[in-house]
Amino acid sequence: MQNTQGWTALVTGATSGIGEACALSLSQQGARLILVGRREDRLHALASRLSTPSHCLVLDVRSREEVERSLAGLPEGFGEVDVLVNNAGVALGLEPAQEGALDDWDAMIDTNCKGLVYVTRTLLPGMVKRNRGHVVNLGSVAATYPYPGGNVYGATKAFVHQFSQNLKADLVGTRVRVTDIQPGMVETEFSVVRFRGDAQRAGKVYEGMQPLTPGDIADVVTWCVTRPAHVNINVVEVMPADQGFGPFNVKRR
Ligand code: NDP
Ligand code: 8X3
Repeated sequence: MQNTQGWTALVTGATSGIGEACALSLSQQGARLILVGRREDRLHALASRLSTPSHCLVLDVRSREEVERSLAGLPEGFGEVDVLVNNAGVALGLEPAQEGALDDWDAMIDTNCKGLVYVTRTLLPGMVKRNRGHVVNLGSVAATYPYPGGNVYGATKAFVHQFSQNLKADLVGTRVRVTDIQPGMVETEFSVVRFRGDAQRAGKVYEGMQPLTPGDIADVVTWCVTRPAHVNINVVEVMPADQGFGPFNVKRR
């Protein structure tokens, strides 16, 4: 097991759910944190709960210009990122594709795919130069298993998976590692965001079953990054015991 004492970790989407839990867990392991998200008050509230130094970065990962500028200007002591947790992501809507809103599709592609790529591309040269680093991408079971209304969200997570695998291909021979974490149902603000603030509808998603907690996923992320330096965990798929796979859906006439 590696000790993360003195490491710098950057977590996107640290204002809620899985990202917040990852920041807390990595801080407990001794890492300094760069906390990224759009809601500044939440970033500062989280920073005050960490046991290690942190830097709050109010940033919309969809803006390439903002990403490049703010990551180029990290303060003293935070400039060399050892662990990047690309967690910021959204699902918007659950309509069938023929009724989906293109604005929602744009937002999912811009955040889940393009935002993740911008942050990765900006930080990767430093990791390669230092021959040390770990990119942890938050994918999803939706990358592999389609479900009605998952359309573009699932496709963005398939992108995350394939990008992770291809990053790994490019980084062979360096000590920069890449992991794709693919959770199933985790109770966070994910469904509230998906259903545009309809908390009642969001609550129904997890009704009568025990979902994963953000802490369950943070445990997995922390386990992956603390493996010995020669060990790369490529993909981790993790579901609640109460979630499973559907049968093929056959329409008979
Ligand atoms: P939450 O909605 O609780 O958290 C999403 C986070 O992403 C927030 O911190 C939000 O911060 C941030 N975010 C969204 N858009 C942007 C943006 N443009 N720029 C910067 N930050 C942004 O959801 P989860 O914690 O559940 O989701 C985290 C990741 O895990 C996502 O990638 C999601 O797809 C994935 N996932 C979630 C599952 C689940 O069941 N919950 C299952 C599988 C994967 P802010 O709004 O402050 O910017
Ligand atoms: C989130 C998991 O199954 O709600 O990525 O799409 S699911």
